[in-house]
Amino acid sequence: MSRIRSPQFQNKIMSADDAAALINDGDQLGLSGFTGSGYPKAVPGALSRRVEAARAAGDDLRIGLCTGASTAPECDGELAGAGAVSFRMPYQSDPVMRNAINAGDIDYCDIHLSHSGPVVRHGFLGSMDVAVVEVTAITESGALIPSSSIGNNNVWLDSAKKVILEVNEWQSLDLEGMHDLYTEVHAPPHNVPIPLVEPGDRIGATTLHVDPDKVIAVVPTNAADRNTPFKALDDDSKTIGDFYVDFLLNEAKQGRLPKELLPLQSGVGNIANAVLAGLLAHPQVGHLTSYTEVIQDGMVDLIDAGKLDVASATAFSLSPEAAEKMNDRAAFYRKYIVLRPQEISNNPEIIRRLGVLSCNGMVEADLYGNINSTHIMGSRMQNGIGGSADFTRNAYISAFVSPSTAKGGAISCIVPMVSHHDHTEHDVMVVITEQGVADLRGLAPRKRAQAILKVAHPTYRPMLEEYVERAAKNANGLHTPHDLAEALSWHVRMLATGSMLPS
Ligand code: 0RQ
Repeated sequence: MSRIRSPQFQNKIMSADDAAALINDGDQLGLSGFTGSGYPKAVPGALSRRVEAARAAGDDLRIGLCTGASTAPECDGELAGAGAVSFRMPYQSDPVMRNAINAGDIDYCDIHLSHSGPVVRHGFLGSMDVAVVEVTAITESGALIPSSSIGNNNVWLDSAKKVILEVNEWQSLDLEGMHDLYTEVHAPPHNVPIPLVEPGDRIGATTLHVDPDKVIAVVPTNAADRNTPFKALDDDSKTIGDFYVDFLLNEAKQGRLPKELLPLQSGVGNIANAVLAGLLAHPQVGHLTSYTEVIQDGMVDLIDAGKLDVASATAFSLSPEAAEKMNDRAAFYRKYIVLRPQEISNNPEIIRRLGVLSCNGMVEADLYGNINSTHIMGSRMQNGIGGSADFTRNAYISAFVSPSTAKGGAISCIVPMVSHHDHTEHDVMVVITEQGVADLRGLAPRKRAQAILKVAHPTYRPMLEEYVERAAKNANGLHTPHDLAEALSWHVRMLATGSMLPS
């Protein structure tokens, strides 16, 4: 059966090149796509080729690029490589895009994922000119069956003046019914409580809607999501994952968590998967739930093992093998998985109500438990804050996880003062490295420092202890003692010599 079933949309079918020709210099684009899933596969590449041709002819063409979160080399990478992007929002992880941001060629507005749709809805970013959104199919009545991510698609489709739809045959038709599109989010003062009290509650429609008159092009595609291969877990990730699982089970034993825990949020990457693998392996764990941003391999494994009752997210972030399994068995997995708009998956009201257990990666932590999630040595953007603060600030227990060193030991991830602040000491409850668990709850700053010292690498621990002593002597107060002249000296040394260790 054709994927484009509405006659109204059938007569707008065209090639990606023809669709890209409808985008103008200076347009603000709202693209689908979240952690490498559900992004448009054809129009971004066609637009990049058009920009390159225009430049060769002496013309300029640059666009503003808003998405759900990160996309893929054939989207973020090609557009940045072609010099097509003047503005980017809200999260990226592409090496070409990252380099262009750090070269100062692209203005990158790194904001919370839960805010990124609403700021467009409120008009804070000016007008949204063109939405380019991937869908699985268009029904006879013109409803849009979403694909492997929702992200900000609902907002882009509502607010854009023109809409280009990509209909991707690679996406499973059995995804229909997995999505939950809640539409009662408005500009204040017109909001009402969001009626979601369990992670698996369904409170909206299963399809997206668009004004057909705004649709200027429908582009058929057949291409896989980015689907990054799954890396084998290294020893540090396993150790950190086990520490976190033990910490949670001890909280349950102490009566501070129910035995089936509370809804889990986990960031992306190796350690997040190690946590899920640790939960999978643990005999005591069962009837888990998840209220998170992305469904990764570890969650699919937990569903398969009968240990995860429900997972709510906005997107998939799977290995090629897990994506294939999801495509083959979407009709089974949709009993367990709900995909929502990111303004709902990351909504502070809901995260606080459900008591989510957040667990995210970090670049570095400091002695007092401030966290840098985004910047390398203070100035270079790595990826972005993503949803980490949506969850951390509102979690029942907020945790950060990282190996205690980076770059073969040349960098300590526990430093006297972070070189950029994303999460302040007021929001951060637990910091875990392969050295152990720093439980900061209820501790005043100097006691927090003593707990954090224990999770630093033994090579750097004496240097940190020395800093703590010196700060106590030189600081202008003993509440949060810092030696300001030395606080960032480790980063300065790293930039000068390639190592935080003194030569
Ligand atoms: O460098 O890429 O050159 O090898 O930073 O570090 O160890 O691979 O860790 O992939 O888990 O990323 C915080 C970036 C961690 C991620 C961050 C270097 C290291 C390596 C990457 P290379 P790893 P991860 C849900 C929640 C913000 C968004 C978020 C992130 C590279 O977790 O983007 O949490 N978080 N979202 O060598 C200098 C240090 C370093 C360092 C590591 N202290 N100094 N370099 N590196 N520590 C998901 C979404 O929101 C979508």
